[in-house]
Amino acid sequence: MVNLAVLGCGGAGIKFLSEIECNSNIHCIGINDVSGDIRVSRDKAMMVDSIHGAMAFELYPWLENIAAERIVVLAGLGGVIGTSIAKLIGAVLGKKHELYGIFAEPFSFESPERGQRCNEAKHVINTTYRAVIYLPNDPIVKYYPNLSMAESMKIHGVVMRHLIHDFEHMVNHALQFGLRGELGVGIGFGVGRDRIRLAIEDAIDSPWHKGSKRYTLFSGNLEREDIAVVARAYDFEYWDFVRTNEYGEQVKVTILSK
Ligand SMILES: Nc1nc2c(ncn2[C@@H]2O[C@H](COP(=O)(O)OP(=O)(O)OP(=O)(O)O)[C@@H](O)[C@H]2O)c(=O)[nH]1
Ligand SMILES: [Mg+2]
Repeated sequence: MVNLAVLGCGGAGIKFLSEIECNSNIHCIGINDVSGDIRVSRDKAMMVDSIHGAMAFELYPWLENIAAERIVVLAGLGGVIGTSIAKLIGAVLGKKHELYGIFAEPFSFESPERGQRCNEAKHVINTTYRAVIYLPNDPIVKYYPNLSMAESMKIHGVVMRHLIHDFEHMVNHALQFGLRGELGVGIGFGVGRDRIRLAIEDAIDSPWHKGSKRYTLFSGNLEREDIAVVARAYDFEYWDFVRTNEYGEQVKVTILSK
């Protein structure tokens, strides 16, 4: 059995999934109407609200094949396919599996129906997923004024890639402390003499960091003692460290907040 299944749902979910480093422990599955490993028609997706109990497995038999103990769902909310499938997975698999979600929220300039579909879905998701991170699209325009719209929309995929990469470490530690429900996130990098502090400040500056710093993961080629000295100046509830060479001279900080 694979440890973790990452399900990219709808058009945006498929795009986000293409950013993830899939391997034998991270099983990536795309679910969409036009492309993806599992095809779900719009008509079938629109039926999810009226399907209950065992009926779901008859109408969506692929649900039975999702065997991983832990599941992360990626999607952009507001459309038909991704939003419906994210709700369906919550309702059907949320009790049996450890279910997590990372979702983009539509820009406020998109159609009002998109905003409404997103908000309705959030109610379902918040009651069926163990922990969930929403990444509204609106702030990226202000935060990354030098990027084109197309480029700034890719930031979500990058954030998701880092979260999935850190996921195993984070679930095994943070979520055991009862870190559940709606979480904020900030990811930052720092380089140079002051790299730990710079990485922390960069993460705190993220548009999706909110509330108090519940769980912070430092990654890089550094010493625990060096982090301890800098961390004293911040109100981290709990911080943790992974020694790795994969970021070269840089330090990476991932903060889950609530
Ligand atoms: N950040 C970001 N958001 C995206 C991207 N693509 C789509 N979205 C957002 O996700 C929402 C849902 O879009 P899609 O995923 O294309 O919709 P869908 O689930 O395929 O639904 P339908 O096509 O309507 O059946 C959009 O309203 C956008 O706000 C992307 O590349 N980056
Ligand atoms: Mg679509």
